Amino acid sequence: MPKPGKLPLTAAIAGALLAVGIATGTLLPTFFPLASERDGSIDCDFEKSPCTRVLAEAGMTATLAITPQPVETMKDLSLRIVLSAAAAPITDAEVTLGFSMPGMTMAPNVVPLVHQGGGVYRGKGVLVKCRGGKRWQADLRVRRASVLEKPPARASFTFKVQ
Ligand SMILES: [Cu+2]
Repeated sequence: MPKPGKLPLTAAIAGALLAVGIATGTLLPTFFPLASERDGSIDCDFEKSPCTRVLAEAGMTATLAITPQPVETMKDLSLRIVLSAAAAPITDAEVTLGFSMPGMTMAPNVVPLVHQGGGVYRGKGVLVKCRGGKRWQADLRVRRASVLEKPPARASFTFKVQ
């Protein structure tokens, strides 16, 4: 049987922790998950592996990796895209990654990626802190110098941010 006085103390501590959690926003997603988080799917887990998309219309394969892991807001992120067509590296592309949060209006955040050789494109980006959720989307846009008359190829990657 609990000693008298123990329960109120426990409740006080729990209450204090809850207040701190709400004040810092850390507990909000747990207690009040937003519609965008409940309904949205996360289709890339960069902590486990890079994420690959087949851009069928462009005959292209794109693999995105983000480091360091786990992905955090307000940290310098290294972005790496590997592009290939029929297993051959694509070396003539203009590549950008646009970051946004599904269901939110945010300032544009478009990062150009520069070809480093062998179909590998790299860039640096930062994701802003947002209390509204942890789900982010990266929209890849690829324009090839050899097929400039065509619209750019596109693919999206959805992932979770700490
Ligand atoms: Cu947001």
